[in-house]
Amino acid sequence: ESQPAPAPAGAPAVREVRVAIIGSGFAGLGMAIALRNRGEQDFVVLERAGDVGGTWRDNAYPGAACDVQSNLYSFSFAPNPDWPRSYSEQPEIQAYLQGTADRYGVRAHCVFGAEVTAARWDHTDRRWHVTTTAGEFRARVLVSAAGALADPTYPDIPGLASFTGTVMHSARWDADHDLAGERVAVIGTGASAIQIVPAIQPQVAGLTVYQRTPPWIVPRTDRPVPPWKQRLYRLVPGLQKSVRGLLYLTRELLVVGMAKNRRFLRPVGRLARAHLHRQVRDPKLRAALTPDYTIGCKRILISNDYYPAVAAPNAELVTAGIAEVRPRSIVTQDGIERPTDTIVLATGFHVTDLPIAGRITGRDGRTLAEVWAEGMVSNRSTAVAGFPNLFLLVGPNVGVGHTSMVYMIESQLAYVDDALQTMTAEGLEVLETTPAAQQAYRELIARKSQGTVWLAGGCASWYLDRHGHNTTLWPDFTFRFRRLVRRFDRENYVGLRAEARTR
Ligand code: N01
Repeated sequence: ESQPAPAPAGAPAVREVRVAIIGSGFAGLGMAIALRNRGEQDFVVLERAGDVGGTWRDNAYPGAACDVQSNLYSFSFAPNPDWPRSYSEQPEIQAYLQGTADRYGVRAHCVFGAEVTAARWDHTDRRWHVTTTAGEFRARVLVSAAGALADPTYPDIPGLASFTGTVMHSARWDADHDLAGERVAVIGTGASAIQIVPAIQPQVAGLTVYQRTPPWIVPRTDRPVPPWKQRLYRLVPGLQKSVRGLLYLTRELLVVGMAKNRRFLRPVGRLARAHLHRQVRDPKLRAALTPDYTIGCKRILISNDYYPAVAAPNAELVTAGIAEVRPRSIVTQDGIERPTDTIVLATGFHVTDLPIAGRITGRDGRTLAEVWAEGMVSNRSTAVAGFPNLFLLVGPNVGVGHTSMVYMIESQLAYVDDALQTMTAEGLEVLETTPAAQQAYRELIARKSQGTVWLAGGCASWYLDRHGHNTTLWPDFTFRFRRLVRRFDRENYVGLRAEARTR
């Protein structure tokens, strides 16, 4: 058996693979498992961190948990009868992802510490040339599973850099930093903040929550899963699957209100108002916590302990805008200065301006970020014209606010896997979607988005890009997305065979 010639001394070794996957969160792991299940071994998972897990590895702040039930928030092919709670906490989900990676033999394919700094399509070579912090790779196919909640946004607040205390983003938590007895400021009131606030409030001396927009919050029906139920899940095949199906259908009902007819959201709004009323007695605080936009416009949050934590004697809700940060304090626009030891930035992620898009260069030398300058476009949320052999998982318009992202990811995995099999079956070296397919998909999304609560609910959210277009959410029932990508739409792609070297 002939071995490849060793790289000349001094030249960096280039590793050739059929598929390179960026990221090892749910999407990247799922892709790797799909490939392995088909007997494909010729692939790598490029992971910038030192372990698998993606957003569930990175978001290890106190109180981090999922607001989708565990039975639904897991791979359909890898149910876990041992979930200890109905809604899992971050360490359990991270352990699940690590365990799944081991069970399916994915780790051997992972290159850790490999941040993709550039990926360029070479049309002569018909390969992706991928540069990482752990070396060079050449791949026939590039699957970006880099995630939408991967790169934190740091707010542009005057003076933030001059702060001499500790600054932590929710997604970059420093577990060694002891907050006990400190005056802590939390900036932001999204899904991350409302979990951090109650988790740290009992230990800090003073907690200031800087709220720009109040979220809608409904009760969290979380409870431990009793051991008898776990045993039953193990003993009765299909039981967990039925529970999962039921959870799935219940959550899909929310789409009726969000995307079809906002009238159906009214009972959810009433539930949230009653929840606030029950938990906050002070009318002034209650008013400050009451949203002025339609429920569902931003992500609906679930919590039983956020309101009580904000109403605690050592906590304060500040609604005045932040004017500046000074070396040891925060000043609001009403002129009040609050001494601060630690600032927690729960300010979200680059979702509509994915940093990875700036690093992927297509056939005509433009980056994905340049092509997407006026908004993210794609065919079926997965492929982009001008970017041959590139598949995006958790790409544009595949996000969901009401149910499990894993369902959407698995839908996409089937599509990409079908595309890869089509390439093999037809002997194709290159597969590229057409601008016409992209345009048709853009129109479909625009049509489905019309009148939805995300566009017409009277709020600003990361669901919309700077032009107010929905480029992140799938605006319909998720089973419709699955149906759309069930089969690879070969007719919307131009394929080049190995022998055809010109277009
Ligand atoms: O981020 P966000 P997140 N000055 O973008 C505020 C998932 N997730 O990390 O609303 C002051 O939602 C901003 O204010 P406004 C989930 O998909 C899931 O909380 O823009 N404030 C907002 O309040 C979620 O949607 C789970 O006016 C500033 C907050 O910061 C996504 O992650 C848990 C500001 C950002 O909220 C992101 O959630 C956690 C500024 N300059 C996360 N900039 C669960 O499953 C921003 N803000 C439970």
